[in-house]
Amino acid sequence: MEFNSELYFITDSTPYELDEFLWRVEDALKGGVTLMQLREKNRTTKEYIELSQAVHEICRKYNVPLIIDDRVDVMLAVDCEGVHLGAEDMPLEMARRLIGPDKILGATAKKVDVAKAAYEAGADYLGVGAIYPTTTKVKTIITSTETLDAICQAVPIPVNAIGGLNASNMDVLKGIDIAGVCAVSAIMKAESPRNAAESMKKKFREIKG
Ligand code: TZP
Ligand code: MG
Repeated sequence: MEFNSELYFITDSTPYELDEFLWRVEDALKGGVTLMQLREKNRTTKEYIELSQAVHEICRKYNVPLIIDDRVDVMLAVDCEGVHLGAEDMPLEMARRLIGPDKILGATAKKVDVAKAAYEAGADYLGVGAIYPTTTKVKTIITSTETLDAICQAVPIPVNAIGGLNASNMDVLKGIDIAGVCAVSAIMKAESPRNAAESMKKKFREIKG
């Protein structure tokens, strides 16, 4: 499936009531988010499915693919556009077999060898980070911009930078062949998710020249 990962918004519903969460999701889409991920770590399967359905409905209005974090079963149940898997999730080859050739398979990679293996196992894109310290993901390590650059050169699939990124600190990514940037906090927690998304996209396009 075709997708554009220029501005990849990853959600975190934890601090919000459902209405506010969905409002924030839609506001970010109005600001130009090109790819969306629902990332829930403390939900029952039923809750994850219900939230996925609600977010998927909004994403469809804006023609933006929805990726589900961690859970192949939830993605298949909701029939959204893809799933994102890390080292502790289902192996990528198995996931590809279950989801078929047309769904988007995303993977996390912090090292060149992991990136190459993920590509060979069928990943459609990679998320690489954390570029900066982040409070969103516990126990995450920092990936240097040198490693990010090496990964971009090692695989032919889109690579997105992630971790502590916002519109004011993206200059370090200049000259690196990334396809896009990911953000949780910078958009999710912004007073205006729409403005935050707009300015991140504008800044990303500036650094890409
Ligand atoms: N993977 C590496 S860093 C990160 C994930 C999921 C969290 C990014 O969140 P934020 O709030 O944009 O720093
Ligand atoms: Mg995971």
